[in-house]
Amino acid sequence: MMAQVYKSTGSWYVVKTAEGEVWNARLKGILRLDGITSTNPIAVGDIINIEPEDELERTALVTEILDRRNYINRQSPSHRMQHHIVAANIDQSLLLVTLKEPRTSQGFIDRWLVTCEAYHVPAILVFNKTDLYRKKEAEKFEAWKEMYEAVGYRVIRMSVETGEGVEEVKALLQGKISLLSGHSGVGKSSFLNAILPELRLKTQDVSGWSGKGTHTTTFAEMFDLPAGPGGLSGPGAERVDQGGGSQAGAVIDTPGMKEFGLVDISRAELSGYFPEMRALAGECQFNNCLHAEEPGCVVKQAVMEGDIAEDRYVSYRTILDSIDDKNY
Ligand SMILES: Nc1nc2c(ncn2[C@@H]2O[C@H](COP(=O)(O)OP(=O)(O)O)[C@@H](O)[C@H]2O)c(=O)[nH]1
Ligand SMILES: [Mg+2]
Ligand SMILES: [Zn+2]
Repeated sequence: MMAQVYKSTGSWYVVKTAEGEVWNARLKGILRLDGITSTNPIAVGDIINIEPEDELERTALVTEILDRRNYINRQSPSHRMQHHIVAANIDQSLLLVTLKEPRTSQGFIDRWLVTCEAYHVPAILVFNKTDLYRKKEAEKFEAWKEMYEAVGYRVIRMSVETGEGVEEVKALLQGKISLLSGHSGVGKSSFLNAILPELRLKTQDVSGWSGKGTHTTTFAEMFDLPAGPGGLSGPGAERVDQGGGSQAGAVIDTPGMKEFGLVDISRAELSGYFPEMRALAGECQFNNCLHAEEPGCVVKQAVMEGDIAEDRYVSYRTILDSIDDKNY
């Protein structure tokens, strides 16, 4: 039976079949996968084959993991050399960011964008909590919007509190599997509750926000979106197929990420994941130019002339310095 993974709690996977049946599946020792360096061999979004173990309890064994169309990996925060697959078979990635309570740093946004570029997953930036914006934040937003749109990313204003932009973001989710990410406290669960009221996800109390926040979402989890025009759900609307998920689309809520390391990216590759630098590939004096201290660098020239945002270049250099090429 083919099924898609909706939630992973470590050793058990909550999966859904094409008929919309929910099973609890587990990996048996037999299915040992060679060369796996990730902390989780099966991720949310994976398409698997299962064999029923107990029909009454709806438990099953995983017999096969089908090839992934794509996936997003991150470095495990505790073990540098280990990967953690955040989600598999996704169509797009929505990064929720905030300029207040908590403030998302540009470095965090750029690292996330680099990751999405590296895995060929289109990324959209959603600025939530716009109701909290004063002059300072409004100006910051406009500057960042201009900067990211110039590079080709879609930037949306949203306030789950007032409803601004919620319908626009909801419309973007239709028919796709979207990964919802962002720091803890930016409003991921609140947003999902707004578009899927029956969910009633636990949200975090922002009062007494310490910047540390307890994570209310511990595991990534996928939620089907209601089917049909206007988001009306009907029976039989959900379907699982190869890389599919529900026809109406689905959203994967991820635990708030404080930090994540980039994996599998070498220093030489990095500028290829900055679209504005990728556009200049091969034009520098040295063809192995890292756009750092080399002479005749067109990227640095573009920064000087204001064609590439200085802040994006600073992010590039920061990430470049953080990549330890000894890993490759
Ligand atoms: N002012 C304001 N607060 C919001 C908004 N969206 C969410 N919050 C609050 O931010 C806090 C964290 O939200 P939560 O959904 O738990 O964030 P998550 O960790 O990303 O899932 C909660 O107290 C929400 O009520 C918004 O648009 N404006
Ligand atoms: Mg949450
Ligand atoms: Zn260069």
